[in-house]
Amino acid sequence: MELTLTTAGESHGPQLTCILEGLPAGLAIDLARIDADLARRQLGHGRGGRMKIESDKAEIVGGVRHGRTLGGPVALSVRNQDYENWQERMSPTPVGEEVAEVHLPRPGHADLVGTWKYKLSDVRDILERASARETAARVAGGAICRAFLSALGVEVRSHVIQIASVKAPFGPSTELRLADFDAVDDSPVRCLDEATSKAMVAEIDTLRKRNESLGGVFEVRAFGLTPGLGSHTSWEQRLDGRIAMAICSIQAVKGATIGDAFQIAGLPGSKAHDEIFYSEQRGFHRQTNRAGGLEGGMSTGEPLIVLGAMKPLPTLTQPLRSVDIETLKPAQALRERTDSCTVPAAGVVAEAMISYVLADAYRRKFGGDHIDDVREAVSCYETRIRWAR
Ligand code: EPS
Repeated sequence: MELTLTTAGESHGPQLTCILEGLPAGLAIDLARIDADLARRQLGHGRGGRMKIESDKAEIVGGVRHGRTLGGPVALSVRNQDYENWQERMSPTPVGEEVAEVHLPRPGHADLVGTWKYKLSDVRDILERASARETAARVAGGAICRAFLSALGVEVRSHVIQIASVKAPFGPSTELRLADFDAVDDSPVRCLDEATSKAMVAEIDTLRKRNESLGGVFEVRAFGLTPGLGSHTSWEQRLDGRIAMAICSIQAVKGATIGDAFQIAGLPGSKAHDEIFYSEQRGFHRQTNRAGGLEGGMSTGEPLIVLGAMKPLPTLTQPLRSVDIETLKPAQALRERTDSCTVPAAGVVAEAMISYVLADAYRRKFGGDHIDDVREAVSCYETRIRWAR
């Protein structure tokens, strides 16, 4: 049994849609929790004018009755308030008026290659779907995956560890408990260190004034995982690979690592691994988690630690050089309203993507038509491997 997550919708179209197929019946769904995640994704110092227009709310339009899943596909919609201002330009049906085409691709965006590949002359036909607005639909779907994981004792959190050149004194080797994330959304950049938060805000303000955009690094952690999710038996079942794909699929993300992979790569083997211990009280356990919670493409039961590196956003208020795709003459890239930094939001999106990958891994391993069947299967398995929670 697999779990699939599909999104549809354009940035300035009528709405975004998310369909999740493969969830068990009987899972409690709280709409307020979905909306809370949608709101968290909209936060963060460095967002642009669009966030003043949108106030994302999900509507459940299939698969849930009286607050519980029915076992069929779950469908969610999130309206684009801005569609109000784009009705003609983004109408799904033909319009009488001629709508001016955009011919100025932005370096770093999907614009240029997208127009070649899809044989489209209007850059807007590409950028509308490539836009990170789509991540609102992923977060709505991810919130349902999060509910499924919570029912199994798994919690997923994130924080920002770098914005442009400002780095937090935390990283994958820092020991963090679930409770350490309780106030992370109080920071305007979702950073756990107060002094670094301030420095990050100042960095955004400085670079924004210079018409620059900023990238950075976020970290996601998952607590309470059962060991053995994913599998070493085939490359496409390895959880490391599935996680890397999910993280790198987030708009503007160029890198993903499990734990501090690039740091570990430089260490001798004796310093790179997590020795195995057993005691009556704790069962099998480790004293370190350099592996970031995965060995052989499978969860070890230690917290999962995933990092994502986001490039500076490619829409710039001082546009870079480009070429008009109609006249083939040099021109400045499209100048659009934009965010200057979305690393804090990307962390929330990454929580959604990790929640999806983990929920799918539980569905593949344990199946079950009702959430109670899943719980029972997990519990039987944990008893067999003597896993102490
Ligand atoms: C985006 C451009 C901006 C962002 C948008 C992603 O939108 P607009 O062109 O309408 O100003 O605000 O992100 C969102 C709308 C969102 O909800 O995250 C882009 O080009 O990727």
